[in-house]
Amino acid sequence: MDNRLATLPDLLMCKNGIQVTTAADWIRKRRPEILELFRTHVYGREPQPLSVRFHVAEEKGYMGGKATRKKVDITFTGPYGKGVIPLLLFVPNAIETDKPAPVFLLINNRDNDYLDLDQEEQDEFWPAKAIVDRGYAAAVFHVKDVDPDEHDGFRNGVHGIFEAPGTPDAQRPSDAWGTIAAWAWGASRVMDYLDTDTDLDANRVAVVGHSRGGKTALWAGALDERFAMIVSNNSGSTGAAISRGKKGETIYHINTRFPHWFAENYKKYNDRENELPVDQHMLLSLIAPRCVYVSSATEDTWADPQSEFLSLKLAEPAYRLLSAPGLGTHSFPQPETPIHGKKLGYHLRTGEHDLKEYDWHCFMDFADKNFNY
Ligand code: GTR
Repeated sequence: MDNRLATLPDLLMCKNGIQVTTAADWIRKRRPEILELFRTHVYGREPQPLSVRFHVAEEKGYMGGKATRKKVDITFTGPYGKGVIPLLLFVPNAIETDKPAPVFLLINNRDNDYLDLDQEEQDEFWPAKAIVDRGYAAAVFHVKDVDPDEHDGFRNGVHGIFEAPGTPDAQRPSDAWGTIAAWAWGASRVMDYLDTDTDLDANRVAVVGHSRGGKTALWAGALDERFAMIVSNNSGSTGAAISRGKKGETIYHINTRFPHWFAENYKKYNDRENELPVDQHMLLSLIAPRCVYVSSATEDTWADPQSEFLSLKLAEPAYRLLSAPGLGTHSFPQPETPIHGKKLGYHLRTGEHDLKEYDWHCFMDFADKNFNY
């Protein structure tokens, strides 16, 4: 396939040199090892919240009666204070059936925070009406409400709620969580709420992220097995794309431009991809046998579509161990030709780095097929 494959860590080989050949050994031995490697070397270690509470601040009819708009405040506490994540939800009013709705949750990293979106507004990045029309609840929270996207020495946002005030940057453990891990933690707090809402089917929640949000969605899905489907759009470096031999953004680039996103340990791998004990296909494999969808855009060479696709292919052995066949094709597809396999899906869209309504329809086509297990 690719000559960089020779330098990849072996997905199925345990630290003690034994090859995993059964689902039970994958679940008990190899999967926890890989998760721990990502915590230590890439994203950092997340804390447990001390408490999480929900307040439904609004519930009213929208979209000509097709949906109920809910605004929920999710309040969490840590040793040094509390934080609030506002969540917006449009839940389809299933007239003909009382079945709870499956959910698409967007981790929003755009300027528009959508929290006052009403039925008139439509936006390709979060096409709430199109999502509701297809029978899914549309949910969104903004990353800034968990942790602002800036390097402030880990004082603002959720870091300041869990780490002693005044801790100098240099005294933080080298595997302390970065901002991507903080956002993923926020997605789990939202999942805490979704789990309690009887209008929703908590067993069919897809978490979607674009770019830095796509990196976040994958890490959230690896940590939190309540997410049934993970969608990573144009996530590139330290998202879906294999780091070894990657074109465009490298580990050095990402750590230099966004020094707050990952654990301090990750900086050791600047220009030393081959020394990393993991690569990103191993992140995808942590989600097995749940659904993973990766999408790329033809002009998004900084993210490197080929490397994003390669990760999915290389995660397949873990899926096979857990009785899910995966993509079922080996070649990189043409644009606008989605591959919707069992549990693994991919498409390449013509155009630039962005999240468009076309992408959403592909995600929902894949969910229509894969949520019916
Ligand atoms: C890019 C960055 C990527 C990606 C993206 C985004 O400039 O290099 O890693 O996260 O921004 O979030 O839009």
